[in-house]
Amino acid sequence: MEINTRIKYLVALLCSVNLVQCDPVWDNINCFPQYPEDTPIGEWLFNLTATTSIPNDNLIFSAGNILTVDLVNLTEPWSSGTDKYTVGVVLIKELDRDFTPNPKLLQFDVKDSGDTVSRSCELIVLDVNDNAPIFRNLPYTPKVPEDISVGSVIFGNISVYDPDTSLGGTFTVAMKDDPNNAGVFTLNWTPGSGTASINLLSPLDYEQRNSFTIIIIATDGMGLVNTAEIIVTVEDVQDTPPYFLQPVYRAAIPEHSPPDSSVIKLYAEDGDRGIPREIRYRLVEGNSEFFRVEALTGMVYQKVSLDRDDDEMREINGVFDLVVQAYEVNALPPENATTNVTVTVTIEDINDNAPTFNTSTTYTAYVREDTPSDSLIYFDGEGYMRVFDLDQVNVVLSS
Ligand SMILES: *[C@@H]1O[C@H](CO)[C@@H](O)[C@H](O)[C@H]1NC(C)=O
Ligand SMILES: *[C@@H]1O[C@H](CO)[C@@H](O)[C@H](O)[C@H]1NC(C)=O
Ligand SMILES: *[C@@H]1O[C@H](CO)[C@@H](O)[C@H](O)[C@H]1NC(C)=O
Ligand SMILES: *[C@@H]1O[C@H](CO)[C@@H](O)[C@H](O)[C@H]1NC(C)=O
Ligand SMILES: *[C@@H]1O[C@H](CO)[C@@H](O)[C@H](O)[C@H]1NC(C)=O
Ligand SMILES: CC(=O)N[C@H]1CO[C@H](CO)[C@@H](O)[C@@H]1O
Ligand SMILES: [Ca+2]
Ligand SMILES: [Ca+2]
Ligand SMILES: [Ca+2]
Repeated sequence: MEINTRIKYLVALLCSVNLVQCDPVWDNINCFPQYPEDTPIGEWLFNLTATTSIPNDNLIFSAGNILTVDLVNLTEPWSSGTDKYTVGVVLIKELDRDFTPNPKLLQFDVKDSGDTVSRSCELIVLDVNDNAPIFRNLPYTPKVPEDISVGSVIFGNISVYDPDTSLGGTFTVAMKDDPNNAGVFTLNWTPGSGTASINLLSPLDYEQRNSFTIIIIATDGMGLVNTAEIIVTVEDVQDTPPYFLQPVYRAAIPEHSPPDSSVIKLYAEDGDRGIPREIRYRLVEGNSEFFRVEALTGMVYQKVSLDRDDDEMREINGVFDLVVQAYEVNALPPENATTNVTVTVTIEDINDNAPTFNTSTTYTAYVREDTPSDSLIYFDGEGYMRVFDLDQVNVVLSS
């Protein structure tokens, strides 16, 4: 065995039983390097030197904690004096001051045949204005009832900050001019404050417009800009009654149609288009003995069979005026939203009665044989033949 190697093993043996002090020793230099956030990857940050107490021994350098492994790489060590070695520390990741703890507590280990000895360095990261102002609480998607009063805060959750220092950490907040939103909103921001709100300047109307996009601009003291969108959804408020598709409904049904014949179907919709309510129908005026309305469907039915030729019907010319109401389901008190519509139903005559002569007996007339042609002939009794027809269609006589 070579003499140097023998000495080395002897010392190592004595070290292992603690007979001599033989740990490696770091050069006791201050280690507080300062680098800005934009230091390029690959930058050689600093050198560390250690000396082994075991003659001719090798030194092995390594990163001593996860943060150090993450941030830097160590070069191959090189000899820089008797039993003295130096290692370079090289940056392998972008430095950040704004979102992670600073300074960075780096730790390094050095080991020889004896023990491992650690030392630390505080890497101080200097700020660069590398962030535009940042919006918090995103996304900004307020939902606003259309009847909210002018002047109200419609969104108060805008929060802005800038993690940089000094001028780069200050900012202003403004609302982008938008002709589409002219005069509708205003931004409420106090300089120096990290919060802002949007107030309403003029009334909203869901039927007219149900969505607005507002652009908010934040600019830091060194000119970095960020924007955020506020998407305002206008919500429908139940403020419009139902409407019928037709202003009036007319229907005709032949007389003697069987009971429960359908007459006409009505249709109404909620005037509030956002969350339209279901519609029900009911008969509120007109003859409910003869007609009914199906609540769910709006179908008008005739309840009984009708005779166009009876006295009551002749009196009204076979025409019924009904009023049907459409009303919203779950309409809130105090008043239900309702709409009325007039439904005119005509009972159509059909020719279902034979004409009758106004006598049960035969007509008798006496005619002289010299009566000239085209003379009137008078019957016995009243003299005329009377004919009756219950139907509303004209009677045609023929001989
Ligand atoms: C590290 O040491 C080498 C060799 O002595 C030298 O060239 C270099 O400048 C040193 N680097 C730093 C950052 O001190
Ligand atoms: C770190 O250094 C070692 C050798 O010194 C090299 O092989 C490796 O690629 C380096 N890693 C990075 C991320 O630069
Ligand atoms: C404001 O933002 C916070 C955080 O995102 C959220 O929990 C809260 O619901 C928001 N409030 C409104 C009114 O949007
Ligand atoms: C209002 O609507 C409710 C639910 O549809 C209904 O039960 C009630 O009868 C309605 N009231 C009036 C006065 O129309
Ligand atoms: C509908 O008709 C009913 C019965 O005549 C009446 O009480 C109600 O006020 C009317 N509703 C509307 C909206 O005209
Ligand atoms: C059977 C019948 O209806 N007879 C009538 C015919 O018309 C005369 C005059 O209008 C009546 O007096 C009869 O009763
Ligand atoms: Ca920064
Ligand atoms: Ca900034
Ligand atoms: Ca008839």
